[in-house]
Amino acid sequence: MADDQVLNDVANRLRVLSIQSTNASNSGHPTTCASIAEVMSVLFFDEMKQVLSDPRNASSDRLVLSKGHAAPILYAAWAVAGLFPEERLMDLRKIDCELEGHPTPKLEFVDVATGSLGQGLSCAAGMAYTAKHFDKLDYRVYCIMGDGEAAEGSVWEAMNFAQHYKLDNLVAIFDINRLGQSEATCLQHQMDVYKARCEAFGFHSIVVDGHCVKALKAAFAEARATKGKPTALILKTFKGRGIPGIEDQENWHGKPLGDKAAAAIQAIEGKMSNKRPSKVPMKAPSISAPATVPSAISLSKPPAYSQGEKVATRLAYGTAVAKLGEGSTRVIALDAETKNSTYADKFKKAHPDRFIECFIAEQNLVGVAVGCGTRKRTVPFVSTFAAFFTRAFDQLRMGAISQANVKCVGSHAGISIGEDGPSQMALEDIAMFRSIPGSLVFYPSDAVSTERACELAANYHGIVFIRTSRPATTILYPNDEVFEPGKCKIVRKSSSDRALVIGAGVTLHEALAAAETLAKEGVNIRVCDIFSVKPIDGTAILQNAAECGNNVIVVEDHYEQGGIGDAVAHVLAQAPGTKLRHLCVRGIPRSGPPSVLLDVFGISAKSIAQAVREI
Ligand SMILES: Cc1ncc(C[n+]2csc(CCOP(=O)(O)OP(=O)(O)O)c2C)c(N)n1
Ligand SMILES: *[C@@H]1O[C@H](CO)[C@@H](O)[C@H](O)[C@H]1NC(C)=O
Ligand SMILES: *[C@@H]1O[C@H](CO)[C@@H](O)[C@H](O)[C@H]1NC(C)=O
Repeated sequence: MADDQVLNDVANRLRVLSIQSTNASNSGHPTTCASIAEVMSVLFFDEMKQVLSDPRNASSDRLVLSKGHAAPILYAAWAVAGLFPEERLMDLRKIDCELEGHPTPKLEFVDVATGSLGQGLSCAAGMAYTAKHFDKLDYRVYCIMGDGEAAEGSVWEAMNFAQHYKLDNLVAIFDINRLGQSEATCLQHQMDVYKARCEAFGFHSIVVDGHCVKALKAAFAEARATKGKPTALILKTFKGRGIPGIEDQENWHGKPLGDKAAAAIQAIEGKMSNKRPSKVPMKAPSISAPATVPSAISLSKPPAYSQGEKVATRLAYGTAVAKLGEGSTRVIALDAETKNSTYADKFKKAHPDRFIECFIAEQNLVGVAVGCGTRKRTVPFVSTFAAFFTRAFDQLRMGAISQANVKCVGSHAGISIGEDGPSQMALEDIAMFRSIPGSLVFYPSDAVSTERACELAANYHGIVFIRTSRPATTILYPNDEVFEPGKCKIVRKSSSDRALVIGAGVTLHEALAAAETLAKEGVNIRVCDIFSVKPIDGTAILQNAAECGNNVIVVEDHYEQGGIGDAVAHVLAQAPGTKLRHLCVRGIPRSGPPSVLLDVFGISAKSIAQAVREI
């Protein structure tokens, strides 16, 4: 146990280093760091269990700095702990230094990227759930948030999740420093209101003097002793604490101290009994070696459909993810109260211990999945209606920076859902998922390719989107057909094709129907199942377009921008002279029977045949 004087000295040392490093980068948030100096000191040198030689050790406690703009003090704490030399802190935010403005997992001591406020607690809750239910280890998870940040709704989605699952290994730390970026926070120092809110969300809630190491140690001990519910530590602090003339003052957010730094450091060091506090060893976890994600995950049984059978791709998702769960105990599934529509309930039935119901809170759904996937603990499959993933776009965007390993499966794609109408129809989801760096986007058209898409997703480290459909569609492929990322399938061809029609999901089946109609008129078309929207099979598209008189028609159940049409147009830019027609959903759709909607919005077999005739 480090004594309080040493912890106070370390806290002040962290303040000094935060001031110096932000001055060196001439940017950053020293006052944001100063308010959490004591809690960082106590966490690192009294509370958390860490393996310094192996910061991503599975057995260690987790710390999520949700208020990511306090990055300099996180870096300072690891330097003071001895992970790297303190001098390196002065390279903060430089182009060749991984100590970036906000934390990312390029750093071995960071699990999830933060800096978009309000997301860390969901990730932390995913880690805490994983500790309890999948790893069955006693590591604890700490998450530090700002008080301005606490206005984010996603924080309260995560609070609700954590209390529902009784995550007593999770500590939510609120740094109530009264100030935000441009003005004071709504609640300022109304500690009782924060306490009442946290209690209402089922947390054991403790208001603590956040600048008193003794009080902080006691609060962490109380959290550890609390069983059956998570703990909220609500720290009363001051922004810029310890910096004369700046502490608790407005207009100091995100500003290095510049020429005021020297006096500030002198004042802070004046309070230290030792300006270079002696090294305090971090506590070590008891080491166990739990299973990690295996290097290859397969469907326990191959797809088993008969030719001509009709099966919805959303149903095939349920079948596939349950089989992948047989293939590896590290495959988990999460859903947001749509499990009997997305068919994630088939996974729940097969593997009840590995299904997480996240209720109707899609930002938290994705954040929890990101957390569950950290340190290769699990491979999370996340499902909801494809439309509702748009609510979590920021979590997905941050997931890319976090190097997250999350498989998103969105059902109810497009107008083909029919009667429920436009609020339920995903028509911008492909655009969204295509834009995420490193993502894969699969749009399977039958149950066989859906099962294989899920298997490919499980074996790719990164964010994958699989778009499934509501209506039952005919099986197109033999059960042993091989699918690959970046490879399309030509499902109909002749030596006299007049156009290449590219579709996916319901529109592929419409294209095949159009091909039948046109064949009776003596016109042949080639039909391509794009399957992998990203990466797209540029080679096959260019070759087949050339073989079809340079006439290409893309037909998709998606809005005009950012979908398959744009992806194909990008490929065809390399083949000047190719004519591209784009059939897609233009304008806001409405309720109606699916087949009527496909006609009205111009993506049915009839519209495709007409487009070919016009060529
Ligand atoms: C989602 C989101 N919105 C806005 C910002 C910009 N921003 C960064 S810090 C900040 C103020 C945060 O205040 P608080 O949570 O109280 O943290 P403090 O710096 O006071 O510790 C804002 C608005 C952001 N990073 N993320
Ligand atoms: C955790 O650290 C211990 C001790 O260094 C080591 O034996 C163990 O292999 C590490 N575990 C993992 C998963 O890296
Ligand atoms: C989902 O389950 C509920 C409860 O069993 C049932 O009432 C509802 O009809 C189901 N919905 C779908 C889309 O199957």
